[in-house]
Amino acid sequence: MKKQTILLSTIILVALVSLGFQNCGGMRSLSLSNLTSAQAVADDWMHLPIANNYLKKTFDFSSDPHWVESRNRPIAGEAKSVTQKYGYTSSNNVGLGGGEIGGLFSRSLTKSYYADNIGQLTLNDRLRASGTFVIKDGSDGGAFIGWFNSREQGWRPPNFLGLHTQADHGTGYALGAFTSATWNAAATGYTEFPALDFHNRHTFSIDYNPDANSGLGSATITLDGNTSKIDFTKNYRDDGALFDRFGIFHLGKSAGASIEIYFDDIEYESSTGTKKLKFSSDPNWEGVGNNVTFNDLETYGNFDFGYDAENKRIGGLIWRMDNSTDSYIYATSVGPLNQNDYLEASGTVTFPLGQSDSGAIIGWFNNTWGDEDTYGNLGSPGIVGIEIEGPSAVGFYFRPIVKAGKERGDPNEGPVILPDGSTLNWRIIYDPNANFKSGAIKVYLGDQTYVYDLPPVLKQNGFTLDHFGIFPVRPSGSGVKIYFDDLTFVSGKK
Ligand SMILES: [Ca+2]
Ligand SMILES: [Ca+2]
Repeated sequence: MKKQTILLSTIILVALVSLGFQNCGGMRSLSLSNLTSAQAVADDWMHLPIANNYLKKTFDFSSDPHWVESRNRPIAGEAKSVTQKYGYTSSNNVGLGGGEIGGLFSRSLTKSYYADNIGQLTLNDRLRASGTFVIKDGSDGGAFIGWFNSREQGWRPPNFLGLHTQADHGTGYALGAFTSATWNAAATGYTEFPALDFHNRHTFSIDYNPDANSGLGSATITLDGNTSKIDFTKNYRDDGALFDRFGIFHLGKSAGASIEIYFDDIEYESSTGTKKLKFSSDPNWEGVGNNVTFNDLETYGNFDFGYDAENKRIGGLIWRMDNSTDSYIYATSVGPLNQNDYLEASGTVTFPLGQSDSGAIIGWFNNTWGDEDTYGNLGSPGIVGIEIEGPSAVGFYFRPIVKAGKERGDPNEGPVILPDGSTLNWRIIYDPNANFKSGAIKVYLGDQTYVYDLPPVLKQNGFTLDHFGIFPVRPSGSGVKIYFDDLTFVSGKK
């Protein structure tokens, strides 16, 4: 197999480069810095003579295609009642004088916040904040306080610098946390600060100095007198972050646990200077979804993907799931096709929500499902497609995946997709004759191109593919929301 040096110029892919050098056997990656030539190679692949021997199907989803469905829709009984009840209150739980902010924050994928519109601040600004808080109660719920962007929160909210507080079985903890505009995340360690007892007052401060750490920036986080530091890397600074709010919001994970926490005597940087609030009167901050109770269907494992009639596309909420003998699919029958067939699919992808440890697959598969002992991980003996998955240090790859019996082939690299809700064109081509007849896959995403040479064992094992569609990654983790449209794919031989 051929090895080529990986040459990735895009700064956000530096982490990916180091992975690639460690593990480049059997993979070729085209330069992402030379898009014109990558596209020229791409065009070559689109005109393989073998492609003429195959039938394709096209869907624009302007009407319900009535694909095969299995366990892909939410079960009402799995819903949890979620309450967000926080904001300004005249109470005095913190004990520093009447008037404070906070209340009950519940885990949910539905957005909420209570915050001051601070104009715009970035990582080029000196950012200082401090305050006092009391955790009254909680069980695995969490709340954030800090600078963020009103466009998006979440479990690791992009454009965030501040404190992540969380309840944990009768006690609490807090982390200093930062996430860049492109989901590069850094935090102090979970055990760096002593546990936070309920009902007692705790103090925190954050001091981000853009000039410290040889000009890359550094944030010093203090909690009850203990100090820790996040030294920023060139990656973080190049990614940047745009903050337009300072305030509080809930932990954006599957519906469930909550925390009751109050903050007082807050001081923070805004674009018009430092603000100091004792909350003796209502600051009239902006509240979004912070006073609601609703039946939240987005609980862990409660899938909701398939035909999206409102937006005329397919996709939805897909959880990473446990080892299971059950099928969880939204798909249509094809072929059968096998390892010697040419496969090609293209379309658009829109990825509005990606959490750590989550993922999904789109592609051809064998609709016979078993557990890990029977068919290895992912549960099917045959898959050729695109896997949208972490690691969380990178965010999400949009990378090839092949499954042949129990053998799995997928590179630890590939095009990177951001969960920012933008829509990109994509394409996958499987050429069974490339790579000295061991097969190769080429993936395109927007301007990115990636080639994966299959290890020989995959074609040797062989696979049968009888469906094309969407299904989850295993084992269990968190969830993504991802949508596909204008799909064209090989559906059989002529
Ligand atoms: Ca007060
Ligand atoms: Ca459509």
